[in-house]
Amino acid sequence: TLKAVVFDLDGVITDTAHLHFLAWHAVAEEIGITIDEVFNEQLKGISRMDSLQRILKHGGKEGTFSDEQCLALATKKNAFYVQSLASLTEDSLLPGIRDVLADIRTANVKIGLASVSLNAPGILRALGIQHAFDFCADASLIICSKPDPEIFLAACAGLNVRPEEAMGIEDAPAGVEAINAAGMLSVGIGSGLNHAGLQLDSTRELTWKCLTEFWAS
Ligand code: B16
Ligand code: MG
Repeated sequence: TLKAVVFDLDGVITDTAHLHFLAWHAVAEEIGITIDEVFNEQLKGISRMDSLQRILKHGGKEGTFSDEQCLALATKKNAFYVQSLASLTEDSLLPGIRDVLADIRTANVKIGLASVSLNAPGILRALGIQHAFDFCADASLIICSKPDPEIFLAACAGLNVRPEEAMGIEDAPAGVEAINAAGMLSVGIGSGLNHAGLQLDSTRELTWKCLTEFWAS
């Protein structure tokens, strides 16, 4: 039986991907690198420092900055990003999320969070849904970013369920891979997630009925 549903945050619960993009775009421009929304797809689910490395590589500047300079760039990006989070309210939940969280709770199935964002606790508070989760994996304790299964395994452990008893919901290719590698059933939101066990076009389709049918199939 299904015992837990583990959610990704950015792109599943709320759309902070665009805010991440704007912050990285500003920092990248300062060092002469231009990134666009297409490239930004590759940064979804990737940790802050790993994202910076991908941007440097994209701009042909891999290895040009010291560790200290990289940390300063990442800190600057985060300052821009945190500023932009002030625009988040309870209305920033993606369509259907409030209902599906309520329905999972009513069914007595546990709810977990597997976001690699160090800002996740603040974002959940801004959205007013911090109490909807039985356990949120602590991103600061995670060594390997998605597609490594570490954060999903940490969420299952914190919820006290086995991965085979849980499903994960993701919008990023790296995230879907992480769920699959954890041995959980995967639900992908959006296009291009061919490795997901169930692919949905948007969170609007993410209903409890749809999740239970997928689990039973
Ligand atoms: P932070 P998720 C991820 O969140 C984002 O998708 C990714 O773009 C970001 O770099 C990462 O969090 C780290 O975020 O800089 O706030 O620690 O998709 O795992 O919820
Ligand atoms: Mg995501």
